[in-house]
Amino acid sequence: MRTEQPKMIYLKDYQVPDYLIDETHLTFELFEDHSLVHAQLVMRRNPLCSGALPVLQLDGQQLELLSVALDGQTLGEGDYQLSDSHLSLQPTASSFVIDTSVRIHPESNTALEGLYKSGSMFCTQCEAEGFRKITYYLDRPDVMSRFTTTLSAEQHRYPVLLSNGNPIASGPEDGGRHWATWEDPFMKPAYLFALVAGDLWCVEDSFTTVSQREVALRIYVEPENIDKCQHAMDSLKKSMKWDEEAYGREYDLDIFMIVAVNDFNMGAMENKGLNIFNSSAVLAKAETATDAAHQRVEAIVAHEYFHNWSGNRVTCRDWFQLSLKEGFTVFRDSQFSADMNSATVKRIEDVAYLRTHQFAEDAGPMAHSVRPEGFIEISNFYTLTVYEKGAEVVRMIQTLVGAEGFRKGSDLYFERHDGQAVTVDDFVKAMEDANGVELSQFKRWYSQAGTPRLAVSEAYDAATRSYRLTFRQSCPATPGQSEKLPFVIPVELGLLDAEGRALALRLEGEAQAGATTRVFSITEAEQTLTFVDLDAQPLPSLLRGFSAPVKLSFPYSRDQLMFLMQHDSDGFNRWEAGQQLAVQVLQELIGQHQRGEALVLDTRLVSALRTVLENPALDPAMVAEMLSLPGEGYLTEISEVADVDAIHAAREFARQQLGEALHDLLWQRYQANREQSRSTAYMAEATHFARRSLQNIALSYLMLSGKPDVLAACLEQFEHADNMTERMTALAVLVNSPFAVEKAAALASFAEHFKDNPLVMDQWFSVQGASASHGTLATVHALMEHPAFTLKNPNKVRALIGAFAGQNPLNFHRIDGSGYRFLADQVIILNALNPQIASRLLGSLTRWGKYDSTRQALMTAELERILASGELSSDVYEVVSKSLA
Ligand code: B3K
Ligand code: ZN
Repeated sequence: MRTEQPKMIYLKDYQVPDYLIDETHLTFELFEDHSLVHAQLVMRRNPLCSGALPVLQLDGQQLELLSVALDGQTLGEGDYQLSDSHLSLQPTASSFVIDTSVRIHPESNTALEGLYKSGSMFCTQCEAEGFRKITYYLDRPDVMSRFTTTLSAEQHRYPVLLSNGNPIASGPEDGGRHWATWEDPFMKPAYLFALVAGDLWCVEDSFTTVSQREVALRIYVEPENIDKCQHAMDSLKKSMKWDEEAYGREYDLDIFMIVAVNDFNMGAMENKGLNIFNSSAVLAKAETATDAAHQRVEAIVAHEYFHNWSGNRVTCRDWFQLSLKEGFTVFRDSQFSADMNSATVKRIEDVAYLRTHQFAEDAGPMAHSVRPEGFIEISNFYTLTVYEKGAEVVRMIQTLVGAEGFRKGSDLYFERHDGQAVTVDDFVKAMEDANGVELSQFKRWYSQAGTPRLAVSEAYDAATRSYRLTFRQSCPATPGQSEKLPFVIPVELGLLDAEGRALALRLEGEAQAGATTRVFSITEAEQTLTFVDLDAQPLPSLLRGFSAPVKLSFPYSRDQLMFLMQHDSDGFNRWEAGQQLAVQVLQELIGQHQRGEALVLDTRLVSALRTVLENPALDPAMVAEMLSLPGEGYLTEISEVADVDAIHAAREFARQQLGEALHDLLWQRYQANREQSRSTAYMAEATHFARRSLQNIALSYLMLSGKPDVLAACLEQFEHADNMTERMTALAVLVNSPFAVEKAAALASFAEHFKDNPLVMDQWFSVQGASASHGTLATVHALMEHPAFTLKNPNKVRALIGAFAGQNPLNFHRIDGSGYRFLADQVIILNALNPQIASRLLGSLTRWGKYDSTRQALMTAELERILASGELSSDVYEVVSKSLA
């Protein structure tokens, strides 16, 4: 908890460290009621600094100092200063050795930062500033050191003792204990430190690198999970190979380990050679994990592995540069997933996620640039903006310099900065130098927050056979940034003729026509492109592949959108045309609902989706994506004032009508695909994912009809599916159906069957927390008393409370304010237990600006109540105070 007024920390105040730590020798003695940490730091004055030796300020929090020595001399109390956050002392020579011993309490650490216990095992999470809760240190990423770590623990309880690097020695100790020493040959900042002690089993494999080095691969899990590691292991080997081929990056240690833990604040952590993962991001097998979970495991394993170069070998100078490693690594993992599965489907999923969630963040009170300028609590800046928008920014660089140029740039970046802690500017500079381009205006993407709008208008001139597209960009004000300068917006576009053929693109003044799809840079507030040689007015396909993270508007008619859905050569834009059509139709329904009129669906949406369903040549995954209407979250994001009830009613009405009108086609597709699922063994592979995604969306539409044969099919799938994807879909569809008896029976039998599997129970909590049924809040309250639920486990909190607050707009935003009150109550409790999780949950309350005045008042009152509730963590304080500002 905070004891002083929380302070803003600013990028502009960055200074190089006064001292460096060449070697770090750590010894951990792990016990049940406390642990001891002995640290020996071999230090010297930073050669970049001059003048008198300043006081050395080591970071440290919640540490009980037992002893401190300088160059072997134990210091007395008068020789150093101790505060809540620092140990300070005056060095007398430019090179020296500090020895400290501290006592800490991992056994009661519920914040899950620093050293803590997850179940019966010890583990760590140090990024961003958790190492200071382990020992006194210069806990900042630009201080890199060579680590040696010795762990000692009771042999019986903790047979496995792990840390970063290579194991170099181990042995027994008195009192039934044993020890092991690990040495990491690579310099690293403290945030990449890790240790694990536990009773773990491991799955082992190996990988031969491109230069023929053998790397041992191990995934450590609790014994009952040993049968759920194969998918993660396969994903790891694919990632290692892919990074060699796509980026020329080879792994550098002799061993790579992943450890799965149940209590973890986020997905996973890229500690050098010893990744620690939330078990939800490692464990997957057909019977217990959905297709989405399998894909998430593959993506996170890849992401953490890729960090070995983009993050570890080349790390961040300071935490303002977080997107340097996160944006780049998300970009890398999305390229990997695109290569392993369907590239278009991956792009659609990423864009839908970005537009629903990151755009909302960028329009809210916590909006910040990809490289933030200031923060109170860095943990609050592991955001969609830093990760997802950061990845889009890297993607735009690739679009601008081309795939080959991008590879030259990344090669130069890794070569130039290997072993260094650098900045976003260094990354961009490498891209510039490798390609002989200039990206200074482009860099506004790193410094200006907010989602740019790009309004496009057209004009065709038959006399000159020319067609003009005029682009106007603007960006809304965000907290602390009222004026924005124009961005560089790469717009990939094509033009279609009346038959849907792609036209060769020739700009006025160009000697000859170029390709049929081209990238143009929009750099001015207003800019016009004039295309020539056009016999008739073409139809533009704009922002192909979502070439920039902007809100594009163009006055398409519904008929034009239907035309693009069928004829656009860009798969992403075919989907996008369908989404825009659906948005127009849904917005019309929302208006009808608000005016109290009868709802009437524009049948063009039905015809458009019928055409999609009737086309056997389309990839079933694309059919499924096109059948998915824009979510309530996205419809909220694009509303001026979001009317949750109208949005829900309109969308459900449209789904109902579509389900009815397309019943026969959906039923055919459903039955054929279910039959294939029954007769083929489950595979976690793209064509299987595709088939099941179509089967499952078909089922969800069909169930809206309430027909007995559909219910029977749903129950058959629920009971007999051999995999969690089909079973879970059937359960979710039942939970949201009016069949109360079947729903209750399914929930009960599911819980009985899976009660010993916490990750499956998370899905069971989640499907109930997200249910749009009336009375969900009461159910959520009741589920919090369920034996499988605990507020101490982040996965449980996310599954139940997070699903309710984040995926259930209808119930969370109930006009009586009960949803808001409930969330605030949980935040207040969690603030004391786990500030990071408390602060994350708050997200839904911070978006109050989107709603009507009654809801705004209710939401802000809850924020005020949290603010007044007592001693707040810096995490919660920052989000609440900025939301109310
Ligand atoms: N780098 C970690 C995130 C750490 C979050 C600390 N609050 C996971 C990742 O992005 O790979
Ligand atoms: Zn990451």
